[in-house]
Amino acid sequence: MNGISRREFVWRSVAGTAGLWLAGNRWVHSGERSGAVAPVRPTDEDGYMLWLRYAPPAKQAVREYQRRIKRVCVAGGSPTCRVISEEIATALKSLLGDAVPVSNDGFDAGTLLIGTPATSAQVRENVPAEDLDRLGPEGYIIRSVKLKGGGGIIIASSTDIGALYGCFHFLRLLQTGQPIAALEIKERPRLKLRLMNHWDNLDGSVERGYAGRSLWRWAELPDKLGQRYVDYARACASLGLNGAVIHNVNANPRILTAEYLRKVAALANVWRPYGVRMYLTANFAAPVRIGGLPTADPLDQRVKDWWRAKADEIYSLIPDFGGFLVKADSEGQPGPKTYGRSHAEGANLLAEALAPHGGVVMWRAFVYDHDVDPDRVKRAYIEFTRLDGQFRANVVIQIKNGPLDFQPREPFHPLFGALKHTPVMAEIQPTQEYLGQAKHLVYLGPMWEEFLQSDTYAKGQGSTVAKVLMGEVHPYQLTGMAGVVNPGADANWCGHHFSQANWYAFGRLAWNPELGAAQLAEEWTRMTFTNDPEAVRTICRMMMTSYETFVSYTMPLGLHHLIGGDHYAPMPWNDRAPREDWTATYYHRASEDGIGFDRTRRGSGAVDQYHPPLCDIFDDINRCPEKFLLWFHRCAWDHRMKSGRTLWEELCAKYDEGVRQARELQKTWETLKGKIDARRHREVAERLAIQVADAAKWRDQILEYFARFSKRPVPKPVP
Ligand code: BDP
Repeated sequence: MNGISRREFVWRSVAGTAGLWLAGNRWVHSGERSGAVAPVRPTDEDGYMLWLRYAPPAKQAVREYQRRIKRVCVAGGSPTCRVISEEIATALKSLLGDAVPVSNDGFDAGTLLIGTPATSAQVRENVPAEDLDRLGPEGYIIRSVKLKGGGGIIIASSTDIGALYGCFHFLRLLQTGQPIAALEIKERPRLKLRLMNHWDNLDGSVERGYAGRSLWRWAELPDKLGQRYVDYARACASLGLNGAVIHNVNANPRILTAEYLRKVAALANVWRPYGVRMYLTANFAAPVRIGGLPTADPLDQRVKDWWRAKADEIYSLIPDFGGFLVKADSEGQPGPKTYGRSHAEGANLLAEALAPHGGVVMWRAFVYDHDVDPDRVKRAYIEFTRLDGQFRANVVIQIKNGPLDFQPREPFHPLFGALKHTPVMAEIQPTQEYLGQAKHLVYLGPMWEEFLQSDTYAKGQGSTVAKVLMGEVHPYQLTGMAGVVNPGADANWCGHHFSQANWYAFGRLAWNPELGAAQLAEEWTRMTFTNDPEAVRTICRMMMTSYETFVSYTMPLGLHHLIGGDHYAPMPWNDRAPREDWTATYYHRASEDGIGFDRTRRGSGAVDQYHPPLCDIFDDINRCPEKFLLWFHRCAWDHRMKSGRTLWEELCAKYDEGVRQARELQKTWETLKGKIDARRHREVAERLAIQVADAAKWRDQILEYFARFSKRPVPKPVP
């Protein structure tokens, strides 16, 4: 950490809050400063602390906390309890300005008690075990209790990990300045598997990673373990994330060799106290590539034995190993189809090997074989609905939010709600591969809210994707959400300071997919930047508009895949790629007659993969939401839009609006100068300049290109 101690770093970092002044070794609010103390600007931060800076909130809030929290008791001596003690001690010292004693017994007025019924008699007395059991092993209760001489606060769970989650929840309340006088909070995760998915390679590169090299230093492992691995686990646990797949889905089978498993086990050991379990990607051809077998046929006994032995070996090193994530028969990755077997037969092979140990297989639905259907977005649905019910109980199908590939805007994947007997989990992508990468400020909360709140109508109205994921539409035993995440070796983890918000929102949504994007933006802003109410409002407004802004200047009205191989810059003319469905022209189909992919019943018929009434709504050009218009319809350039404009005019207006809004983001950010530290302000400003320039490029290049077909003039852009 640039030669400064971790403690000092925490101290320096808390200065980032406006209204704080340095007085000797402690931070005081501006109102308290004496004439002798020189004012300081918010101290520069590099973003390493993420949302765990523990900067003091408003003065009144701090006073209340000081009154109510005089000491902390963490009952129990497990490694997780030690983690809780350390976190709470660091956090309270930073938030309240003075160290608060932390011990492992005692409960009187002014105590914050953290424990389980097994470790604390006071927990047993004050929080009925049945209440905790109802919340499951990862749930918790935070409760204010009356004691002689004042009040106390209990954070209770049936497990230490649940208590750790409760502790982070409590710290979030303090960081965001919430009242803590009468707490009665009951929480439990709505999804079981809440997993970071890293696309990191063994050579240290990261596929679609935009924040530097991989976090995992393979050459140094297993001997050298740094603080960063710990801080990674803290960040995950603070959101309730309970696992990580640390290797690319385009999997190098070497990750499963004894040499690498030892390295992986060392990481798993660091993360265990934080409840972050280890998962790996499995290359389906591993029995051939590293096992020396002549085949990887899932029905071959030698192959079954090989995977069983491999699973046993993994569990001997990592007893709580979570399981495998598999990309099979997709984009050149090997799979069961090589041997004439189905995805179910492939997944079951691995599932049977893991089952004795309690592991799961997450089998990705990101498959699109041309022979299945000419329309790429229809293929996965066809493949997997055919196999519903044929998967072992410990298999879950991992499905990207949309049926194509993380485009700025897609309708939800029709497989959500369609599989009645096979559990599904969602895969979303905080890493912003198609959403400006680490250069554009794009908060994805609103995009995910739109996805999760989409009604699938799988069992009538109200069968939202969120409810499907929670197993409330079809009774799934396995539930989950995965995020293809962005952290890398960059100082601020995510490349763009605001990309941290996407990690944050993903983690919180994995805990509860019904949380609102606006709430998450506010939590994150308060913890990451400032509690200054005006600045919070401004930053949240920027965040909440940024997604729609990005869609407008890149791919509005249902346009998609207007890019080349970098998935960043506009390339609508892209008509050459190894596969037709990797080009842009395959998707927009622009000609003199019009533009758009006809997925209606007169076209590819993709609309009929959705339940009624959605299929009929999407099929009807007058009822289809305009945000999906060119996804489902091929429209004439003069098609009349709801605004009264023609399609061409509307497209031009959208792109222009996007550019104007991007400029607005930049201007608004300028008003925050001095409200947050100069370094982060400058770094964001630099990226906003790129964003504004890129937005104009998108507008100009796309409109100029489509004008060749529309034969209509491009209105003069707003300068
Ligand atoms: C696409 C990425 C590619 C991934 C693939 C996947 O461009 O790098 O390998 O998805 O999800 O979005 O497997």
